[in-house]
This record gives sequence, C-alpha cells and structure tokens, in this order.
Amino acid sequence: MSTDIPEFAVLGHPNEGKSAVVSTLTEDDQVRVSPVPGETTVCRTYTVTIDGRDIIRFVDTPGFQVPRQTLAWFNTYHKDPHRILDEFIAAHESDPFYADEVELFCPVARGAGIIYVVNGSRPVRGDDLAEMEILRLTGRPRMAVINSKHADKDYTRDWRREFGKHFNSIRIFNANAANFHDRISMLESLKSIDQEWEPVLARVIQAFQAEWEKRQRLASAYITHAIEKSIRLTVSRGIDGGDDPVLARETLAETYREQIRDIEKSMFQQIRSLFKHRVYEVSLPEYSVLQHDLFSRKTWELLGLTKTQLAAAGALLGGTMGAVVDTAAHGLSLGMFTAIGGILGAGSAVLGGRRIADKSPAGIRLGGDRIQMGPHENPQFLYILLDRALIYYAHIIHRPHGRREQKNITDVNDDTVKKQGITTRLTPARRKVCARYFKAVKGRRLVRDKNAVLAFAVLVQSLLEELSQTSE
Ligand SMILES: Nc1nc2c(ncn2[C@@H]2O[C@H](COP(=O)(O)OP(=O)(O)OP(=O)(O)O)[C@@H](O)[C@H]2O)c(=O)[nH]1
Ligand SMILES: [Mg+2]
Repeated sequence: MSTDIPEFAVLGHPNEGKSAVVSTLTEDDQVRVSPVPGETTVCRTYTVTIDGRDIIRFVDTPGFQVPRQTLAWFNTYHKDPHRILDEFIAAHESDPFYADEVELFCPVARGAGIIYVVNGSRPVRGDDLAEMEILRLTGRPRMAVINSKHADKDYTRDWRREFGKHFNSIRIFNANAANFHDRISMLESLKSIDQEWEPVLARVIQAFQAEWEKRQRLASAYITHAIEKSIRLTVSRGIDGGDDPVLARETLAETYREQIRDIEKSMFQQIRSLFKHRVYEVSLPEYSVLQHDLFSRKTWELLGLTKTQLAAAGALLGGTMGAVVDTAAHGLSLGMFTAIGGILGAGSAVLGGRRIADKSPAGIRLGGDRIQMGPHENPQFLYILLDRALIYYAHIIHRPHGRREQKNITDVNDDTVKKQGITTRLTPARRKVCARYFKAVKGRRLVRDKNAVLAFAVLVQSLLEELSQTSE
C-alpha cells in the first residue's frame, strides 16, 4: 500500500451500488447515489476520520464500460505483471473509448485494494466474467461484495461459484440495510485478503469500535439530559380576575407541551448528527409511533399503557397543573380558579394544585397571581419519553447512509400496529431504576439522589447497546 492508511477502491459494473456501498461504509450521505447508470464519472476518495485522525480511505469509481475490450488488451500483455495497470493506463490515457477504465484503474495502480461490487439480484453475465478476469490479472488483493438490490431475486449462489475462482474473499453486504456490525464484519474480511494489512486493519476496527462506544455514551447523555429537562420543566404565567380559567390553563398547557416537544426535537437532532446523518432527514416509517404527537393518547396507547393506566393518566398526558399562587388580589380565589379551570379543562387533576411558596426556587418573588405547569406528576411520562428516544435511536442506527429511496409503507391499519413500547418489557429491577430516577428528578433533592441518576444513565446506555445488537 503506497499510502500511510489503508485504501480500497470500490469497483464494478455501472449502477450496481458501488457508490451506495462507499456511502454506507464511510457513513457519508453526501456520496452521489443515483438510479441512473453512469452517475459516477470520476474517482472520488472518501476518508473516514475519527477524532481528527484519518483512518481509512475508500475510493468511489465509475463502472466498467468496455470490459471485454479491456480484457482483450490484458490478454495480449506479457511483460512485467506488476506493471500491467500502469502500462494499460499509459497506453490508453488519451483514448476516450477507455476513459472510464483508465479512471477506475488509477487508485488500484497506486496501491489500493479492490472491493468488487455486484448486484446479487441479477444473473452473472459475460461482461461480469470479463471484469472478474481483469481484476484477477491485476494481481491486487481483492474482495467480492454481493449487494443485492431486490430481496425477491437471488442469484447469490451463481455469483459465489464464479467468485471462487477470482477473489480472495467474498461477502454479502447490503448497502441499503447494513448496520454497524456489518461494517465491522466487512473490515474483518478485508483483513483476510492481504496479510500485510492485518495489523493496520485491526487498528482501524478498534478505532471504529471505540468511536461507536463513544457515540453510545453521548447518545445516552443526550437522552438522559432531555428526559430530566422535560420532567423538571415548569412554566408559569400571571393571571388576573379577568382571565378565563379554562383558557388560561389551556394556553399555559400548550406552552408547556410545546417546550417539551422542542426539548425532544433537539435531542433527536443531536442523535441524528452524532450518527452523521447530515443531508437527508431520516424519514420515519409510517407505522412508527413517532409519527404521533408526544402528548396524544395514541402515543401513550402504542407505547403500551394499559387501559387502566390510560384512564388514570387522564388529562395528565398533557402535563400537570403543578402549583398555583393565589394572593386573592383579584377576587378569584385559588379554589375557584383551579376548580373552574380544572373541571372545565377536560377533567384534569388540577384540583390538587399545590400552593407554591411566594418565593420561586431561585429566591425571586413571583409577585402577582400565577399559575404554574409542571414538573410532570405522572411516572408513566418517563417511560413515554424514554421509549420515544429509544425508538428514534433505533431508526437512526439502522438507517445506512447509502440508502436513498424511501421504503413505501402505506396503509398500516391502526389496529394491527403492535405496541411499540420497549420499556414495557423492562425487568422489574430496571423499572425500579426508572421509578427511583423519576422521583429523584421530580423532587428537589436531585444532587443527593445522584446514585439514582447514575443508575438511570447506566440503564439507558445498556438499552442503547442492546438496540444496536438487534436489527430493526
Ligand atoms: N434496493 C437497493 N437499492 C440499491 C442498493 N444499492 C444501491 N441501490 C440503488 O441502485 C442505484 C444505483 O446505486 P449507485 O450506488 O449509484 O450505483 P453505482 O454502482 O455507483 O452506479 P454508477 O455510479 O452509475 O456506476 C441507486 O438507485 C441506489 O439507490 C441496495 O442495496 N438495495
Ligand atoms: Mg456511482
């Protein structure tokens, strides 16, 4: 290898998914992938950088255009076999007929290993055999990758039979479905195509794994932080005798919900950029619970609340009227205000509204009459927030960067959508961790309850790890 870090050129027939493979392997969604054959016309190098260090390079190349004619030239070449590519390039550099072949051989001529990509959903043809023979004659370490574009047609066995004669290693790698573990397995296979690369590729794999663990730690921190913020959130507003209690309560509740939605949205955004989804919005499948509003009954139902829990939650779905300050200055007593606001406000539990101290926790006088929403009183709220975060995380980590077209999942009957809550399957011990955490976050003694907070963060990280072991 001529460069200090490993370099692999991704070669193949036009439109077989070479660019998609490069995109998924390098986690770069800016690689141009297109249904039109001939999209890639010049080589482009994509370097994987971890913590500011270049780790490995993949070169996206144009597809073979004239493999039979190229093979015919290769078969007439009888000089130094190590120079076959240099000689081919020198002989055809200014011949437009061989322009793509000259271009795609360049990275290999300078020492890159070969990853040959084929579409396993179609049969092997004559051109493919010519391409494979060319690659064999280059003498470079090479691996064949079967990237099947359609699950219903499978010619993998035929491809494997042909590959056996031409390649040092064969792998199935689906650019539209591969996850982190598939990428690691791919690197493991590359190790085996040339002994010389073993130690350096072992270091690459280590760097990938360390980076993945770091992302899990960060994702867990983002999630825990957002949940804590959401549960603790309070909003308040001033009221006076002329205010309509129902309206006042509802506008405050909407502000409260909106702020929590925003906290969730920015946490999703943090996770998305952590996993390097930059260009494309990761669209969620239609059946996903995340298609429903955080505060809708549907969300809580899908996430596994039982009928009784739902009934008990009642209007608490949307937040709790946490406390009311009442100086009776405007002639409407606390009892009256909460009673009217509560009863007319869809049966909410505001009747139990606490009277907050006339000093806010920060010691600032609140002055005047105020109503306050939050912190959230319903322990189920924690599970809802956690479930949604875990579901989003799973969508993101199972979304390969090379995938472009969306799966079209339409018309999923609501009744057939199964409950999606991950937390309903938590063991009793894990639920205890959540319950303790909820209590700690809601109360004022957060600092003293740091063990509860720590235990919860550890739990979230384990859940993230478990999700990355599964396929979506
Ligand atoms: N379903 C499915 N489609 C894929 C897969 N890989 C690639 N495609 C699609 O196949 C088309 C071609 O993919 P590209 O990655 O652009 O192919 P290429 O080999 O780079 O093509 P050229 O640059 O034209 O030589 C695109 O529409 C991709 O979205 C796959 O694993 N599954
Ligand atoms: Mg391409």
